[in-house]
Amino acid sequence: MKAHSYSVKDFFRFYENMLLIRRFEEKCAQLYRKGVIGGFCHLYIGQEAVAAGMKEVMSLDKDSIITTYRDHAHMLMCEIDPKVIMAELAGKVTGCSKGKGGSMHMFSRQRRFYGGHGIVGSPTSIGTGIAFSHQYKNDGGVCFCYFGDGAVNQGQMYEAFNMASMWKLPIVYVIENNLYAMGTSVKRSHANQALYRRGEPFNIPGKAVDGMKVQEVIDAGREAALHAKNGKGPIILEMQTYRYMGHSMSDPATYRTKEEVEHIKATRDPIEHIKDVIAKKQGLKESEVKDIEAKVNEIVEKAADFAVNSPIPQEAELYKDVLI
Ligand SMILES: Cc1ncc(C[n+]2csc(CCOP(=O)(O)OP(=O)(O)O)c2C)c(N)n1
Repeated sequence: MKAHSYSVKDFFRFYENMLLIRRFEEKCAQLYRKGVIGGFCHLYIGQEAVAAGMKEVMSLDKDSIITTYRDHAHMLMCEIDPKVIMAELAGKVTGCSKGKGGSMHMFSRQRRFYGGHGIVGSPTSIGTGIAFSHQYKNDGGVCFCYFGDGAVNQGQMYEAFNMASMWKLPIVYVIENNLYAMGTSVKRSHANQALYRRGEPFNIPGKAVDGMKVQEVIDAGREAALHAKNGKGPIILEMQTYRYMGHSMSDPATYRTKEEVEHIKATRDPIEHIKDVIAKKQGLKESEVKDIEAKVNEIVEKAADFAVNSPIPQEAELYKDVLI
């Protein structure tokens, strides 16, 4: 497929979206350290180009999305109010799950964001069901189903692949390969590290994508979405990315060296990359960067203030909407 050409205005939008994710996640880390956010909290810093790139190919009015516990960025890219996401993280009644879900259990039925799941691999089977629903209702939607490299050795994924391929379901499986599943590296745990080929026994095509370069994410995402929309069935995108933080806020990430992380930050950072692209195209001006930063900072600050100042849920809420 012919590569899409983007205007400088487009590049600025990609930059702004990626920066929003990064600043939002940095604020989460800050609020976590202050005790405003509790429980588990898994951040997306480093992986911004994947969520921001795929946002460009989604039809927000009909497609659906499902992911793991590393979910804040995907919610932001579904244009769910950052205030509501932050309030959920802080366990407040104004959050999208009324403060009962926290970071790992985000949900927005209105936006067809079907979680936020703590069970590794579960988006593969639930997402396949969602894709079946798109096909059954003939609503023209595609399910974008995200999961990590740690999920691809699971049986449920292969069962889901088989059904999705048999029934030609409209689903794009996006493997966010950030090289580690908690402390276990892909090198140590995957007999075949070409994760995009995991659908081959089921006739599901796949592609490896540089998940640190937003245009490459968008180009591959566009092609995959068309494939799924045109009745050709499932497709896999292996986004090769990296997470800068530990697995969760409580992980000091001693299983990899500081040098490794610093090297990726210095050579492959997705936000620096897009700034470079803009600079080469038109000469990025300091004032333009500052304007975007100010806009993003204001959104994040407002979200944090809203979360901090919202009330906690009443005791009577404890057993409502909760499945035991
Ligand atoms: C079925 C299941 N097994 C084990 C766990 C414990 N666990 C939580 S996260 C995780 C690693 C997942 O890594 P990956 O899928 O690569 O996603 P990432 O955290 O890198 O985004 C594991 C093993 C779990 N939540 N669910």
